[in-house]
Amino acid sequence: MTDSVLPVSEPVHVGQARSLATAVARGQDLPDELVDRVALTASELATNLVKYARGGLLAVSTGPLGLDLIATDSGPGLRDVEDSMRDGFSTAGSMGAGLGSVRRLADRFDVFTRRGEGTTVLARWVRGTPQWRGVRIGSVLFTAPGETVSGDGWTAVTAEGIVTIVLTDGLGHGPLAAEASEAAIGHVAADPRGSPAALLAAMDDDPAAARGATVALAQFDLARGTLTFSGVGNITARLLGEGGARETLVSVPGIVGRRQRRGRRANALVRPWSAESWLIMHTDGVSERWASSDWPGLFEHDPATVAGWVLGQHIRLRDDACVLAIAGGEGP
Ligand SMILES: [Mn+2]
Repeated sequence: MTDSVLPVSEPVHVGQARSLATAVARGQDLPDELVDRVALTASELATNLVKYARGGLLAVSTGPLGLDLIATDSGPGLRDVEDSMRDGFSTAGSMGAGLGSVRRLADRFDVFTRRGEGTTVLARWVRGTPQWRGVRIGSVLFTAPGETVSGDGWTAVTAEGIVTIVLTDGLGHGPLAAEASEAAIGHVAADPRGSPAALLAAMDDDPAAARGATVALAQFDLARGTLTFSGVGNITARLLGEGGARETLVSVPGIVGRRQRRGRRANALVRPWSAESWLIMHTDGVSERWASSDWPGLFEHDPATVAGWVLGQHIRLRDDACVLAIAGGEGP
């Protein structure tokens, strides 16, 4: 996975952000003209983080919808989003500088801000069409300092009206943790319709997954309108249902891939899934000390904006970290 998150706090990081975004855009085979737009956007967003937010994170994410650049910070926030967008509006000395050009450069633009708490900006370049309807995914993946690969990972696969999403956290950091995550993800890719219980059993019995991982599986039956959740280990999963219903989906303790859970049953929580539903899942590189009620209006935004916001507000910065924000409905 080429996705990554770059901490941006010094001017030197602006060039790094630009290089990272350019490399990922080229890896996605975007035409040169779009690569230039992505690079310019990365510079604008990173410059804003340095100048006005006292630092933050720039995420480059590739998902089913295309390439996302997500700038997220816990800085002062924007005074007025619409004013910030207007050409000629004096944004000198404020976070809004450059956002008008970001909106013009991207296919899709979104911003969520709270005064005194922070700002998250999404710029997306759309590629292809969605493979399914009714499950929208935003993601951010951070690699622990000093490592070149993240031990956290995720994938989404579909078969016959079923969408299965897996989020994994390989034990420890670095290549061996990444290997453990990849082994778990491989089982989902190989059996996209497998029940969560069957998938977890296959991961448990995998001799290649020596190190083990914590795993959360969310399986969506789009015709029935249901979500089935199974989790092992400490991955946080919070569901927002119809009418503001909130629930933390609890995993069973343990680690998959080390045969330690033999004889222990996994949980399989079945819940309704509709156009109003959200499921937020993240690894323990992000603090779980948040509630969806903390941020009124957030869940009207793009899932990628939501994933970026949660990361920007609660990342621990010492561990790998992955946030998935999954929404029902078709989206804009
Ligand atoms: Mn972790």
